[in-house]
Amino acid sequence: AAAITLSVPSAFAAKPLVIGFSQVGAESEWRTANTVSIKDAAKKEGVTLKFADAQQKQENQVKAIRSFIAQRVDVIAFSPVVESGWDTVLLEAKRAKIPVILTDRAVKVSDPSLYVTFLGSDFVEEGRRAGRWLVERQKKTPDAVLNIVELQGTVGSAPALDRKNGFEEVIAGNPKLKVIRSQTGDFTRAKGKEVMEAFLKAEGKKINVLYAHNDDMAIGAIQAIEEAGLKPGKDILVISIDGVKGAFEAMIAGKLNVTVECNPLLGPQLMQLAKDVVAGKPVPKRVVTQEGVFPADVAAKEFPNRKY
Ligand code: GYE
Repeated sequence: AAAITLSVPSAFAAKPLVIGFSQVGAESEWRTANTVSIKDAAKKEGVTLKFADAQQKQENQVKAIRSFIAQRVDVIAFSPVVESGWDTVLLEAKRAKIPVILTDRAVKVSDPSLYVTFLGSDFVEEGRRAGRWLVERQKKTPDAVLNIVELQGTVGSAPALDRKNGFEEVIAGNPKLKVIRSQTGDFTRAKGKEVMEAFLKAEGKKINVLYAHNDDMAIGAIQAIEEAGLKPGKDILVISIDGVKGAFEAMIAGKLNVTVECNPLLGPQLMQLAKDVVAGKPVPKRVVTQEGVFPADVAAKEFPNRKY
């Protein structure tokens, strides 16, 4: 029998959803896992993803967003490298009637209608969780003053500002916990190592605790501590955030004391939000991801369950 082919006129065929996504860069293990999650989810959902890597530069993100507007994508999604300076370009997207979804990092804008929703972690709470771990740990040596050095994330980024504030809020009432140095390591291993070397040069054995805003900087700093002849995890307690595989390996090796989880696997939720927005369904203005805290003594048991 002859096969009958039914051709659907193109105007009636379901057009794939087109999302323009501007990523921060490839600065950390967290970011790489986030990129893979978004690309995989787009593929799985049949979404056409236009992906642009901004290499940690806001100007590149602004350019990418303008190009997505010119291409008339259905949805613009992006993870803003810094919090401020977005009003103009987001107004351009709004005027072009292209909905904007923030993923991972927040923005500070005068008009909240410049974006539809923000999907990501509560960074202030992550900072508090890091602080609470230290407050508990300090109870083991109640008389000792613990001098803390802090490696901040990218200057002006939501996770750096919030993780600093959350941590400070929790340790504020404790006179035995003192931040003696605080500087940015831009969320990278190389910078984390470099800045930790400078901290060690300046403060030496006075340093009791390192609080790093992400695992990669902590891993870089661990190297610097070892090269200075000290034992990370023992001579200097190391606290960080993200919960990437490298952090679990460092905990199993006894070099990192705790990591506060920050989930980068936002792809599936982002695709769902984009579909809902385009379908005109109401979406919440804020979607917070679920996360835990992993101290070193559970690292070996948890390691096989880690997905990033
Ligand atoms: O913690 C860090 C990355 O914005 C939550 O960015 C993200 C942060 C993450 O470079 O590793």
